[in-house]
Amino acid sequence: MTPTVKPVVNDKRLLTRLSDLAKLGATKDGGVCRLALTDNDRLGRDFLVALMQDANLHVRIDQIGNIFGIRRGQKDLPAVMTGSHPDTVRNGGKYDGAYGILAGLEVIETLNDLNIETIRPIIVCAFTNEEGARFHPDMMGSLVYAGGLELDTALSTCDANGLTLGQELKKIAYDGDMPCGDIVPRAFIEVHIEQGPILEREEIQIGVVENLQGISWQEVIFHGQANHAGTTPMQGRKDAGFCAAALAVYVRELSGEFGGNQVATIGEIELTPNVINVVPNRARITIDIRNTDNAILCLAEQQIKKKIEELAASENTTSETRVLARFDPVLFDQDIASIIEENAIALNLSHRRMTSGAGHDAQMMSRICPTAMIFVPSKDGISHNPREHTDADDLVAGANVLLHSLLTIANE
Ligand code: HGY
Ligand code: MN
Ligand code: MN
Repeated sequence: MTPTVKPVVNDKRLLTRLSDLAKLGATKDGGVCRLALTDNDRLGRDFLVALMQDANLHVRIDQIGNIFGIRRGQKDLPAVMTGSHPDTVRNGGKYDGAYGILAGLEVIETLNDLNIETIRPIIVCAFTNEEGARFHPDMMGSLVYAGGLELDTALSTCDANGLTLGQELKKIAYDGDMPCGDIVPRAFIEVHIEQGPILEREEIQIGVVENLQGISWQEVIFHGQANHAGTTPMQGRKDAGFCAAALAVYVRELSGEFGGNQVATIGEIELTPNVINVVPNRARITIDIRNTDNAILCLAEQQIKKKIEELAASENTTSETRVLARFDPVLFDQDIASIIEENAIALNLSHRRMTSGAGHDAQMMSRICPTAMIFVPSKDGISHNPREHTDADDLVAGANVLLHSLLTIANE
């Protein structure tokens, strides 16, 4: 009885496609910029749809632009789904999102090459606007898909230039007709780069992701009074810029005070009129805070709210706050996590259970089906940066764990 050789993915094909996709929206500093629903996003989507069609998948596009490549199964049972996002942040890297889609596609190509049929259909998908860099909130396409955001609300979301997501979706011709949520999968597994330092530091190849931290995004605008930088006494200024700067320092210090898993980022600060010798009359600041513990995250939000009120009162300015995203921490499915772990063991790969610090489409899919994630190491723990890198062996190892985990569920 010849031992059955475990199928493995075609590493060259996976790595070539990753570098080909990274050329679409490539930036001079070696990164990638495919902001959601821009022309570069369209280029990436077209590239993925062409690969899906070449792999004889039935391609469907839903009303928020999510793309689904469907490989039939022997039985018409709920499918096993995998995938991630084609969009990037403004200064993105080659692997965030792209890897999860192309690894899913590679699984299907490998099954096609080996004429392996599965009982259940397997679907690889590409979700719209996961990054939330242009339209808030993040994970928008999968959130609408999972029923967490009304389609019309998402379509009417505006970017900083007042363009709506619906308009931009039409412009790139990805305003599909499939109702969102039309396919309810048996399970969802997303493979993704860790985007943090843990796996590399511990020299572990595979992360079995069993939970994901809560996310709170806010925009705060202070309104003050423009005035001359030289003639205006410090007493009585209405300096919106000072309020924003003081709030930024406060948010950072708060995360230090809370310690543990609390993280805080001031990603955007805009001053108006933004002139060296004018006291700013308007300041816009964004706050991204996260924690695995929702109670602590709520406490942080309350303390920030109080600080905003104090700053506005003491500087005689007014403030307005808008919530841009708010997602509770997520526990993934333990059975799916165990399937991933067992397949990592069967492939003799070092592995560990872990939490995701980043948001992912998987957190939204976990609202409608059993879901978990696979992580592979990030070099120097860097991501959302052109230097984002994962070694070829690790990319291939993650794709092989995905292959066997999807096969396990697709044949049950
Ligand atoms: O914000 C996040 O964690 C994800 O990159 N959208
Ligand atoms: Mn991502
Ligand atoms: Mn990202």
